[in-house]
Amino acid sequence: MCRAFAFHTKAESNMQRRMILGITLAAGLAASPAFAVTFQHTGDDGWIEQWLSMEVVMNNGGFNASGLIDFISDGTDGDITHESVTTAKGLRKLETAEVKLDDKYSDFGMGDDGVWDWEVVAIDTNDGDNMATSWGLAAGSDDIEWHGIIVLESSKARSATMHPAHDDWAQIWINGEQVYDNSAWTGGVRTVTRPTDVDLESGDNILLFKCGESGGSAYVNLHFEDTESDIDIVPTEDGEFWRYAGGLAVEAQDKAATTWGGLKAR
Ligand SMILES: [Ca+2]
Ligand SMILES: [Ca+2]
Ligand SMILES: [Ca+2]
Repeated sequence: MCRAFAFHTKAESNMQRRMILGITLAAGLAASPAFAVTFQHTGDDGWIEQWLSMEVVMNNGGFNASGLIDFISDGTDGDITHESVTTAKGLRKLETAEVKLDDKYSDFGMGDDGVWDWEVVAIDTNDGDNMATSWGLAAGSDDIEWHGIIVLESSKARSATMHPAHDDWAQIWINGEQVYDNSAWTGGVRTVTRPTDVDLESGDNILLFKCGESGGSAYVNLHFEDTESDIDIVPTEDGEFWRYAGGLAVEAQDKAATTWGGLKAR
């Protein structure tokens, strides 16, 4: 077992972000006003890059086993589940909760303090190992579990067609209900075998994407269609999640510090 160890610590990545910001400022490119928020969008070719993701669960026992495990529930003594984390109430709990899993799931810096943190990560939507590489793990890592959350803010109730690609077993929940369950890898990081119609509500729709890997490629990917390109998606393009995460902010919109409600007023 001699894998390249490419995991970056939180401090390092924060430093990188600051350096990037500094470079941007120095180049005079940071002309965006304080409240110009660039949400992510989706479309026929609009694969969603930024996700609020949980540190990878290592040594998952292979996807056939891990696909039956709710690691969020296990790590919070049942306080938060796959279903509840896709509700405003559950997502709000997650903001302050600590997901504590057994040491056996910790490796290569993931869960090294006993707590599996949630951070915004970018997946490379062309990378067949993006479950690993999104967290700085070596491409080819096996027996790992990836979790990611996005919030889709829709101006209206609608039926939409969701296009997930995954390797291996993917499960997706939206607004408290499981909407996708497919243990068969789709065959390519941009290959979708089972487009799935889902109902979105007017307002915030919270989506959890869970995927378990045993061997070979390990990827997640998701897009909707051009008809859904008006939907605003959190995390934002620059990786902000909690500040704009739908239900959380809407319920707190009377608080001056939380401007999401105001931003959304058109
Ligand atoms: Ca941690
Ligand atoms: Ca692999
Ligand atoms: Ca695989």
